[in-house]
Amino acid sequence: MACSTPSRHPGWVRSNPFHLGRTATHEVGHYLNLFHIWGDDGTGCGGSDEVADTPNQAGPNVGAPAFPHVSCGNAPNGDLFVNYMDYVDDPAMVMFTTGQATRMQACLAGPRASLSTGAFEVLVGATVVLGALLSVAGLRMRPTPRVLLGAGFVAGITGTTTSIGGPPLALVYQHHGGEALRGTLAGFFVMGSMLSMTTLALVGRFGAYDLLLGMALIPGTVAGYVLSPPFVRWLDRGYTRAAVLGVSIGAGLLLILRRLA
Ligand SMILES: [Ca+2]
Ligand SMILES: [Ca+2]
Repeated sequence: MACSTPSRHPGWVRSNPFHLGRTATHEVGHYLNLFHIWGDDGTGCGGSDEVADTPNQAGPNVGAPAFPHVSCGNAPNGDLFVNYMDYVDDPAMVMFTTGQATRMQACLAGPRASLSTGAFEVLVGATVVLGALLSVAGLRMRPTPRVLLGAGFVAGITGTTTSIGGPPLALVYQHHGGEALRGTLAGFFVMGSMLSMTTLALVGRFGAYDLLLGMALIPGTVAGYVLSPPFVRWLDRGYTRAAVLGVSIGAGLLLILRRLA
């Protein structure tokens, strides 16, 4: 259905005059707690958009109005119809006000705060999956000092913030024998975990509860250590690389799904 009526919402197909993506801007405004600029009161003057620096306005403006369009005693400048939260054509809307920006920032700091960490986790997950897929396709990174520094840096950040620390380094070491891979990753996890815990403790994000959570993992770690020899012998028969790629892709997908679910 094309936007043949002068309304912002019913559009399914991008068509003139709602072809510049401002409908998305308008809807993101709603998502971040903005109301329509005319106060959603039909054409009355009693409603408010709860923003102080937008003039009181009767009803929605459509098309490309001539300046000024005065309503609700808002002379001489009239309605702020160039605002994204009005209903004018895309080329006619150009701005949010400072008051609207403040309201959106408050929303991002409050009810929508999970957006920032969520987006970061999806980005990390997608990067890990992409890295593993590029490896499958034949891209090969040699563990030169520069590559290792980069992988270690990325793994440190992603490990501390999103709990995927292994894949970046494991992908670099995937072509090595199982012993080199296990030894390197074990050393990395011991040093990396200590660094992460120290940093988190310094910024007040590590306490007794986190220590208890960590202790809950000890039985699994011991069981893994005891049960691993037969698996290690099997993996060392040439399956190490497949295991690294499989676990990396799985971890990346899990991170993405956890956020999108
Ligand atoms: Ca207002
Ligand atoms: Ca109104």
